[in-house]
Amino acid sequence: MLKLHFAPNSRAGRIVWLLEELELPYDLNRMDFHPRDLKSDEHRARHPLGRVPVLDDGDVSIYESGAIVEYILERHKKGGLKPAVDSPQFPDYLQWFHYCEGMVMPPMNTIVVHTILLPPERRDETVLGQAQRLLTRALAPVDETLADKDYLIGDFSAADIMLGHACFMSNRLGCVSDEMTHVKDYVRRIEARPAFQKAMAS
Ligand SMILES: N[C@@H](CCC(=O)N[C@@H](CS)C(=O)NCC(=O)O)C(=O)O
Repeated sequence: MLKLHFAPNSRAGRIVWLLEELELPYDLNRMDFHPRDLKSDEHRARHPLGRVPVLDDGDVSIYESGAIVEYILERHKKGGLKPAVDSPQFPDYLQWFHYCEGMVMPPMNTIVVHTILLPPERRDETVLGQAQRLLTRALAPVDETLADKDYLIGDFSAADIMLGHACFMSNRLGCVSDEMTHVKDYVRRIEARPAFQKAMAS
């Protein structure tokens, strides 16, 4: 049985969402999003930086949300959520899948650090403003591509599990402006998916 090491309101939600979309059985090790749990010796033995998600599958233990998504699709998928390599959608699928951690999450991390994680006296308005502008710029092409489709490559795919989740988080942080109507609609479509709702309630 797959075992997911998880904390609420984190990227680990992506993996629960994927598992729910694929209707795969799994065990959840639900930790608090707190150093007491994440930086414990027990969790650092799974992830050297004490982060989530981490997936165990028998003898296999793997971290990095994108790698975990690919691992599950390759070893456990029950069909779908990824176009065939020779499909015209495949390059876009790869691009948006990796755009998430490559372009959207770095400024979002900075925003979370300077609005939530650091004590108020250590927060830096200049760094925060810069990250907010960067995130807005990074979301602009996502808004553009969603102008004529419901999901990033048309059909719902694992690229939406990655980047859709990042759009949902950005929106929740108040970082998606009202002008980005396509991203706003996209987030609403994602929020309406039963598997997503189940994952967010985990
Ligand atoms: N690139 C990694 C990022 C993992 C990561 O930073 N996870 C956050 C939760 S969203 C975490 O565990 N943070 C705890 C900490 O930094 O102490 C991935 O996609 O899995």
